[in-house]
Amino acid sequence: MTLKVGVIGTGMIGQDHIRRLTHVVSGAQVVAVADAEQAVAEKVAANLPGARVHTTGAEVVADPDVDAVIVCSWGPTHEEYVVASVDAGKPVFCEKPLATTTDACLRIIEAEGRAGRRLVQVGFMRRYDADYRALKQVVDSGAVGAPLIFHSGHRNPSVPAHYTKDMAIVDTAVHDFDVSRWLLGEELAAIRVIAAKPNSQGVDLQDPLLMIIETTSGVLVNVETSVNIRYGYDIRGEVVGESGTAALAERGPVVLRSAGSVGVAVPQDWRERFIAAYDVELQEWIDEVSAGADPTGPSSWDGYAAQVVCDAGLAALYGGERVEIRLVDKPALYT
Ligand code: NAD
Ligand code: ISE
Repeated sequence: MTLKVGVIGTGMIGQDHIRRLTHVVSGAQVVAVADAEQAVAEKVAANLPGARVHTTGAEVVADPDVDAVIVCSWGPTHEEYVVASVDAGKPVFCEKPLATTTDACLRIIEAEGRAGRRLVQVGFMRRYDADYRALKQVVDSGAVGAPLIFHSGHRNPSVPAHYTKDMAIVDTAVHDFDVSRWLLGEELAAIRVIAAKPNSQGVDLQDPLLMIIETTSGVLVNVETSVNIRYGYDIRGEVVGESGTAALAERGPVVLRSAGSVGVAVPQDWRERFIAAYDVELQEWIDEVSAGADPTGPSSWDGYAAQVVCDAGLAALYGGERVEIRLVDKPALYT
């Protein structure tokens, strides 16, 4: 069976996901699209034989030919489309963040509660990356002993003009918050945020930022966001355990020794670094929802928990204090 998908938001990642749904993964077809910029949606649909262009995201969700929805519009619009999809009983894959406030995330959780099943998956693609999966396997095997510290480096060469100071936390570090919870298998409990001397390319952004997070058991997570580092898109991760350390490897695929130095190429953006992870993420989602199963990837709870860390991170950034991360009780649907 082919899963008929409607895509809301045909900007950068919307187009990238449409490319992989159409040319890379199997079992899905994009049958409807919408974008606030109608002309953009029409241009994208021109390369998708038979796909309809709707005027609004709500029309994509309501389209009887759409089996499942992918939301790739701007964060503040996610709640409306995710709740509408859940209320319509349609599986929905929502790019991160799940929503931009914790209340909105909780309303999505309530909608799934009404539906009595999981219909939402959040686009935290690092969980599908082969290197992160290998790191988790090593940590879970006990090879480095109990984890004590996780260093998570998140470096972007540059960011778009509309990128604000808050986005280093809510748009960028949100990935590190999610991957820390997943890797360590526990919730995050408190956060401090310290701004370094600013990069001259991003003085208004207070870039780079250092976030020191405590997990519920007392492991320390140290997140560095550098979003104007120019040399490349570099994602670092190292777990320090009681008896050893385990780190994401340098990427390759070629190690070049030349002119007195040795080096590997660094990806230039998230599309390049996580290309295989996005493919696996969407293939697994298509396979699960086509089979009528609930998705097993990052859930609304994961989206909510990451958003609570974002809010605490913003409070810590502006207040300069250690801020506790307080979650509501976890509904049984997510245990
Ligand atoms: P973008 O600005 O390139 O594209 C967003 C598109 O959504 C735009 O074309 C815009 O016109 C459209 N849009 C906005 N409001 C809309 C609405 N109400 N209805 C329909 N369309 C609407 O942004 P992007 O970089 O593609 O990011 C989109 C989302 O994907 C964001 O939530 C972002 O955080 C997320 N994202 C995730 C990753 C990842 O690594 N997982 C990478 C990039 C972006
Ligand atoms: C972007 O929205 C992403 O999600 C990328 O993965 C992240 O590295 C980047 O900083 C964000 O702006």
